[in-house]
Amino acid sequence: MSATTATPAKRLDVDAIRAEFPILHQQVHGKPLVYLDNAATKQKPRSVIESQSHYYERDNANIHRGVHLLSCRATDAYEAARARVRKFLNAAEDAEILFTRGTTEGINRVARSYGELLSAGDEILISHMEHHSNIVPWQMLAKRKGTVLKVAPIDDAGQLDVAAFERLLSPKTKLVSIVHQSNSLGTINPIAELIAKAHAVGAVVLVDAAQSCSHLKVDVRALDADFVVLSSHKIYGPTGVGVLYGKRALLDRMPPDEGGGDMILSVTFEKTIYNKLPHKFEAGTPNIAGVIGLGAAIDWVESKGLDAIAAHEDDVLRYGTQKLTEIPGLRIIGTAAHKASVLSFTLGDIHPHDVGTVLDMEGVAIRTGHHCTQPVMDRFGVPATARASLAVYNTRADVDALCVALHKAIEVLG
Ligand code: 7TS
Repeated sequence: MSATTATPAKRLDVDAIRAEFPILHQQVHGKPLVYLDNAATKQKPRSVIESQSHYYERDNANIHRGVHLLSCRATDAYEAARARVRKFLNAAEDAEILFTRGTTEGINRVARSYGELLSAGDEILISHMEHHSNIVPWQMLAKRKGTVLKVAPIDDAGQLDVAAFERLLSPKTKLVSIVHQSNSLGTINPIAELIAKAHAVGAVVLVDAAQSCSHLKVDVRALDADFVVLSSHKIYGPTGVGVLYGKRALLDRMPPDEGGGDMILSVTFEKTIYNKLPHKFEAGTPNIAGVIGLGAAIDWVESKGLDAIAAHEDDVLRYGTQKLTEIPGLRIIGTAAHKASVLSFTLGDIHPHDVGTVLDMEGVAIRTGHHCTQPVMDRFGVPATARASLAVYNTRADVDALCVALHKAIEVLG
């Protein structure tokens, strides 16, 4: 759970926050919805939803190309969102903020593009708790370029073995790609320490901030991160859009991995000159409305305050951890000292999918499965877990509803 901060975070009015999320106020299967699948995607506040309809109702036009007013307004709104993200991540310049489809595309882009600069025998170091999107692109790169994938182990609590991580680093390590917060365990990695260790051997570091960005400050300059990826939909923004931050010195050296409109300065059949950053990496018409929605989502998150969001979620996580521990046969998977927002568990011999189905009938939405982290499941000797994951609008009452539904599952299936 998160470390205590020097100044106590302000207390949030969670009832008022819930009122900003239209989707939460409905019944499913005749029961009030209790949404606990936030690691998969967060719900959207009204300001985010309206930012997109406002754009489509008033400003919709293609960007960077038109001289007409709507195109200028659309371009301004799109570029204002880039500046918004730059400030949120504390990047040095807007040109270091590249829009993507999401975390998955961001990692694949680095693997394809930065990967072009690597040679056979170069090593990439990841951890055992990575999402498949931070495993498979490196396996694909290994096939393409002959790079070697190394994996740092985790312990029985789901924490990175930092000593083993350090032993796996060597001058051969060219890139470390590591998750800030695990989606299936909740573990928060000591990312600043890992970056410093990787830099000591000359490796660049990619941070997967998909889960962390909605409640932990990711300051790219304070961390000295080389690449950071995130998904808008996990920070209360729209789906289909994300961010790849990269240091200019790296992005300038990297070849574009997609060709098309907007990423060029000039094209002849003989020779094409690429555009400057960030456009070099943004071929084609982007998700303009999505980017604008992401800007609105960051405004919304910052209006509540990351510290206040983290403190509230932490309270519900502690309460939930205690309550779940009291349920007979329930085993929590992921008990790191430093974790956030995720309660993964198994319930006796009952298959997690069956647990999830009973919970759904009780109005409680959780996720069941391997959560795109099959190596984590293998590490803990389970095929799947049930996972309740928290956002700022969840309350202790949601945890109580989860527990009532779990007792029902034991009654029906146990
Ligand atoms: N990395 C982490 C740590 C994630 O949690 C996810 C998505 C991704 C990468 C991929 O993000 P995407 O937006 O490109 O899909 N995690 C989950 C999850 O836990 N349940 O559904 C998606």
